[in-house]
Amino acid sequence: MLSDFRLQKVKRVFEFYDANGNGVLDLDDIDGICDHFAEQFGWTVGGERDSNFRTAFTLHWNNLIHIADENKDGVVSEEEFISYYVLALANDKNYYRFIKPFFDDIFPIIDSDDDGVLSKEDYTAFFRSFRNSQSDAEAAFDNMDQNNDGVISHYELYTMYYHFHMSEDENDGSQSFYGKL
Ligand SMILES: [Ca+2]
Ligand SMILES: [Ca+2]
Ligand SMILES: [Ca+2]
Ligand SMILES: [Ca+2]
Repeated sequence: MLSDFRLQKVKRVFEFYDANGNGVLDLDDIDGICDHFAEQFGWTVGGERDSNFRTAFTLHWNNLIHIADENKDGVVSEEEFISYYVLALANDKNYYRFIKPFFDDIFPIIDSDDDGVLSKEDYTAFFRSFRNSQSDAEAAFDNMDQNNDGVISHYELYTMYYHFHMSEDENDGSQSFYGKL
């Protein structure tokens, strides 16, 4: 079982994934999410970053549906999603197996100049891609840039991503990884 706090965070992820707002995760959500990423990053649809993102995201989505869709109706309900996350977040081993790999695929795509860190521009585009405002994105950037060097390192992003999923601490800033709870 997850604590209420962690459950609230999982529900925030579900809300982001359910791009068309119909209450289940379905194939139509993929296009909505990918289109929104392309728009926020200014990627040309069909261009290299856009195609890489769509490939990575679709793969992730298929894995998610394969594991989480318990009743095999082709969509993932919130209840199924939560059951899957209870498993995926049960311990570090599961986190590294089920949750982290997605980010390994996404990070190089959103790092526009391939220098291994996210500029403020890239990070705020990323954060807006979760359907958040620019002002929330800027606040999230300041929170995420722990060493105040003006960029988000791999380490900074992964630490927050890990804590978002695994931490019970309501004051470490990580609970806003996908936007305000
Ligand atoms: Ca949906
Ligand atoms: Ca289902
Ligand atoms: Ca960069
Ligand atoms: Ca930094």
